[in-house]
Amino acid sequence: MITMAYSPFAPVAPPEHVLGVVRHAPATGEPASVDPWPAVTLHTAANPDQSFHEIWTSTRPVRTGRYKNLVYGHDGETLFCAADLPDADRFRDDVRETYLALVELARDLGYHLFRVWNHVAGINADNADGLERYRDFCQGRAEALEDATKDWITDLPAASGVGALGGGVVVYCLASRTRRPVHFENPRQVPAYRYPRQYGPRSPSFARASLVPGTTGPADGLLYVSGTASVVGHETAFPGDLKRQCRTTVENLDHLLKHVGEQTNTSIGLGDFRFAKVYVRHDADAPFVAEEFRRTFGDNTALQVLSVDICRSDLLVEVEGVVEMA
Ligand code: 3EB
Repeated sequence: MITMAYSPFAPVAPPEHVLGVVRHAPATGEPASVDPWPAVTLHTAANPDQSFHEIWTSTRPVRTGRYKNLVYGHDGETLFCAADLPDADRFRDDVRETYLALVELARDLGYHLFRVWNHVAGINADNADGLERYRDFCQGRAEALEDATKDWITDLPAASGVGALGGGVVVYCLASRTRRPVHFENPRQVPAYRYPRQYGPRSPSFARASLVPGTTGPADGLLYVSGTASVVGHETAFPGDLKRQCRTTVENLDHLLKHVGEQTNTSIGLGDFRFAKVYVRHDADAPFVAEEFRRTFGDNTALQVLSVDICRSDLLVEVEGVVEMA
């Protein structure tokens, strides 16, 4: 079984039980490593108060390794894998190669990808060809994922795609071996992989949520909810209006959970989020969104606010997390 934590401290678990660590730091740090555990540093903290460790641990012994530019750890049930790509004039090729490596590694070890976190520094800036860095990134990702499986759209993992305050691209992900993940869309939103061309040459490749069933099925599983923002249909709702974007985001989350609940015969709601990260474009808005989402989720959700850009320049806030089915 895996557990996760957002902690001010490095893991206290024995190293052989740590699947992976993401250091949300106030600067770019050491490159990805596997000693004493798989770890990657991500410049997402605008100040030291916002820094924390995102820790994935296992009750079983973990094997670690490197494959191409990836570091990874796995316990026979869950695979954690991470890569950090240096900053560059264009990302498409490096992102494609990294995603291909990810898919190859997961496949070779017998795992199915269910959740990917993508951080692109300067995500709304242009690359050397005048293409937005996010759109550049999306091209490489789409090329790798369409290549990886014939039926690629039905197998897309949950994801988030946001900025970082420094570095190039950081990708980290989870995959499952014993339990096959099930992916969901949100009926209020056009599937991201069908977004029209106005958002870039290749659509973002992700599902709105992925469910990893537990030992008895969906009811004791975990639902990994993708980055969710104020997008209705395929359009940004309330550009520039933080309060209304927060409200629309909550409505989208609520709708998604109702939909998944209906599909799985479970009853899940916003209070079932055990972990959530809120990404906010303007650091000055961090206290407001922290309070807003604390009220939304209640007291049983570990909540972190990260001051980073969002993949669409008119989006001010995005939320993702893990829901305990029950
Ligand atoms: C949206 O709904 C907001 O590119 O991986 C959300 C989640 C968003 C994941 C990604 C982008 C991504 O389109 C943006």
